[in-house]
Order: sequence, then structure tokens, then C-alpha cells
Amino acid sequence: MAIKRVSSTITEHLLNEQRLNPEATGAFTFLLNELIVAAKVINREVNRAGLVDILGATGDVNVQDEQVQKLDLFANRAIIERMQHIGQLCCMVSEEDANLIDIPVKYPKGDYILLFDPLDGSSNIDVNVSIGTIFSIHRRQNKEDNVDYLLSDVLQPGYKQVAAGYFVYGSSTIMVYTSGNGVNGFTLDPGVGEFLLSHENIRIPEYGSIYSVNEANEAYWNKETKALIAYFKSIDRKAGRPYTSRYVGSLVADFHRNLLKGGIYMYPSDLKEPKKPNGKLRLLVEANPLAMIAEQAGGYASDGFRSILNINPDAIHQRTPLFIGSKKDVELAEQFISRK
Ligand code: FDP
Repeated sequence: MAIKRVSSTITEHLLNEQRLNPEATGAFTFLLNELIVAAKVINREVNRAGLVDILGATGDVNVQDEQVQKLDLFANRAIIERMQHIGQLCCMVSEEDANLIDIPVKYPKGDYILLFDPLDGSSNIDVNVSIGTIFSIHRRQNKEDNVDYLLSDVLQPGYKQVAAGYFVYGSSTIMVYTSGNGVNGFTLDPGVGEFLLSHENIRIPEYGSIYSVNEANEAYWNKETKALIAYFKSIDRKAGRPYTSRYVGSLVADFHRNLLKGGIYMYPSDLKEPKKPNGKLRLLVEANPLAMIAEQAGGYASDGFRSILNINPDAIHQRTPLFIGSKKDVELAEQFISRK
């Protein structure tokens, strides 16, 4: 009987990418491998969530004024503790921490900056809906020897990301990753304990048939946003409309579905109290990494006026409206939103 070769592991994939770059030292591969270990730890806890005392809120609110869930906190600590001692990072940014996370003096430092949302979709934790971890990696730009990093190293525009990805803890656990050479997906084989290549060279369809938005906010949208959603719902059979609506309320899960099937995810600005002139999502830890993946898969991400990847950030927890997914759908959204 012929034995089917097991798909390549994420480690093999990273080593292959490393070999293609003659200047690579292995530091980056090491960094990603450690992040994968942290994600496996989070995955284990997510899977045991109903069995151990880890469901529910901690009683605290985070920098975004949102309820902190126990699993949010666990995931945040799992990543910080795993990553701070590896010697490849000069600092980190987490959605859960108001300030930049310095590397303790007792550990060596490196040239990379890790930005992450430890557990996206917190409101879905207690109800077994998919949640995820999103990450982005930048390289330190300043060459000064006497500083670990400058704020400008952290506030780089998205097009300078050296890698980005996410883990979805869903019906299976998947890691989707890009370092600028296309997008690949790796599914965790729980028996082997490894992420195996399952979605090679992911390409998002040019047009989709899905729109994903929290439509309950419609009364608070501006007229341009209302007109855009009305367009996706209008009838034109030849053009494939009306689109279908899908929204679970975990950005990472909604994005992942649309990446594979084609479609557009939207979190526009709205005037619901507290007013969100810049939408709800964070530029550095949510929009930028997903925008890099979308573009690497042939899609596009916009704030309604310009490419997400071209925004020059001025604060680590800056928010941005987000329209992301199939290229033609997002370009259309831009036309509607920027209409005067
Ligand atoms: P959550 O607040 O549950 O963490 O990142 C924020 C986020 O989830 C996204 O994952 C999700 O798409 C969005 O907020 C949902 O917001 P609404 O409840 O306002 O639709």
C-alpha cells in the first residue's frame, strides 16, 4: 500500500522561505516558531474552556474600555511570556495593554517588533463561536546602538510589515500566514501536534457574493455607508446580487471565511454612543495584518478613502474604518464611501 506523504509542516515551510533569502540568519524563523508554540497553548486552553474556570469576564476593562475576558488575559500572558525571552524582539504591542511592552532587561533584544491581538472576537468566547489571534511583525528601522527602539519603529505603515498572520480557533485550528510571498494556510493536526499545509497559495476571488457587517448599526451610519450596503442587497441577477449576508462578530473568523469564499468585511465609522468616527477596529493589531494578507492573496483593504497599508499611524491603539476582502468589492466600497 502506498503511503501518502504527510503535507509539509509550517516549520518546513518557514525553513524553505529562510533558504530563499541568503541573508536570513534564522532569527525570524525562530521567532515565528515560538509564536506558534504560544498559539498552541492558547488553542489548548480554548478547547478546554468549558472544563476549567476560564470562561467569563475578569471584571476589568481594557484600554479600549471593553470587558476583559479571562481567556483574553490568558492569551495575552501566554504570548508575552513566551516571546519576551527569545532574544529576537525589541518590544511588543498588544491590544490588551495600554502601553508598549518592553523586553525585561535580563533578556537579550533583537530587531523585530511583534504587534498582536491575543484573542480577537472576545464576545464569542463563552458561546463556542470561532475566535482567533492576529499578529503583525515589523523590523526596527533605527540603527542607534543606545536605544532598544524608537516610537517610530512601532508606528510604521502597514506596507512595511515583514510578516503577518492569524490563528483561528474554530471547527479546526488554522494558521494563515504571509511574509510577502503569497498566503498559505496550515491546519493543526491535533494527533501530530503540528500545523500542516492545508491551503496552499490562497487567492481570494476578485468579486465575492458575501457581505459581512453589523447591520444593527445601520441607523448610525452615514448616507454613503447606507447606500453601499443597500447596493449589496439590491437585485441584479446577472451581477450576482443580492449578495448574501454572513457576520459572526469575530473579525478573524469573518475575514477567514471571506478570504476563502470571496466577499467583503466592513466595520465603517458610526455615530452610535460612544461615537466611532474611526470605526471600532485597531489599525496596528487588526487592520494592518489582515490587509497584508488580503493584498498578498489578491484582495484589497481600505478605510474607505485609501489603502489601509498606506496609513501612517500616530498612536498605537489608533482605530480605523475597515473595508476588506475581494478586490473589486472593496474598490466599489471606496467609490461609495468617498463620494461627495
Ligand atoms: P470583539 O469586540 O468581540 O473582540 O475586535 C473587535 C471585535 O470583536 C471584532 O472581532 C468583531 O468583528 C467586532 O469587534 C464586532 O463588533 P460588533 O459587536 O460591534 O459587531
